[in-house]
Amino acid sequence: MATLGVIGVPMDLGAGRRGVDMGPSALRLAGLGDTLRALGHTVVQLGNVDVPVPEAIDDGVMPRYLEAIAATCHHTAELIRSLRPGDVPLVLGGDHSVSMGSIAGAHRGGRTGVLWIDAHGDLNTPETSPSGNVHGMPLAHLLGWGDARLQAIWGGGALLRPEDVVLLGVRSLDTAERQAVRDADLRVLTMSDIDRRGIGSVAEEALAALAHLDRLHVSFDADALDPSIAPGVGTPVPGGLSYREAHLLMEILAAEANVTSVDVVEVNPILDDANRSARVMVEMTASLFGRSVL
Ligand SMILES: [Mn+2]
Repeated sequence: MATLGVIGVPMDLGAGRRGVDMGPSALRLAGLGDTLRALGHTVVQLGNVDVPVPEAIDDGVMPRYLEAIAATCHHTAELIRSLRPGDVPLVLGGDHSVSMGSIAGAHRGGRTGVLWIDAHGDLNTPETSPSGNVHGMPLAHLLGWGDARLQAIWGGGALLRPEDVVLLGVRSLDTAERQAVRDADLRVLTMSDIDRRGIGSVAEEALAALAHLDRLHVSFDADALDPSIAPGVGTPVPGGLSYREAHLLMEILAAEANVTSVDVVEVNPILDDANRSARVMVEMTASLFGRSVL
């Protein structure tokens, strides 16, 4: 059993529309804390990181809100570092740019591996991004590409090596992201791979590729799920993980991987149907932390 440090980051500064700032409330309301406690874990509620509202900081900095996002991620990383070694940070987004803070905070020397579960690549830089929204850029910055002001969250440069990252569930990449995947030789397990080989085989490949690392961070963007089961997400894309596929992925991670930090991001209650998407993400989190049928 683990001690889980739950941190909310109610930030939507990196997103193109409002709403994912309510993600931490939606996940808590859906019973996240009690569900994890019922599995026998110790749950420490660390509250929310302070996040400025966009209307208060139209600072003219491009990409939009970059400095406020960097400051929020910096605070998130500091809060995670206040946990004891061995405690598992569970960060509730917020848009996916919060992961620059959660992974920076979880990294404690050595090599950190990341399983990035997402419909998108999040591999744009300010130069390549079609939208200019930072939530499409966090993984690029963690790999050392893009804007030095965001890389300053972890002290500059690359925090992750390309061979220590696996993307899973991808079905929408921009042209420059495809090129970045080829250039960096990133392992991207797409929905086509899952359709052809099954989620079990794809999950095993992901875990084998990440087995050599000192710790493993799972970054779960709710938009990896199919919109039919999770309509309330930042950027819905058809053709995502089914309920059973996502559950099996979580069960395989719980059984076979040593997951040392997690974030659950991009739940958007404004687009949701009576908090259904947050409830699904709580169930996924429960499976990731060991709930099983037997
Ligand atoms: Mn994402």
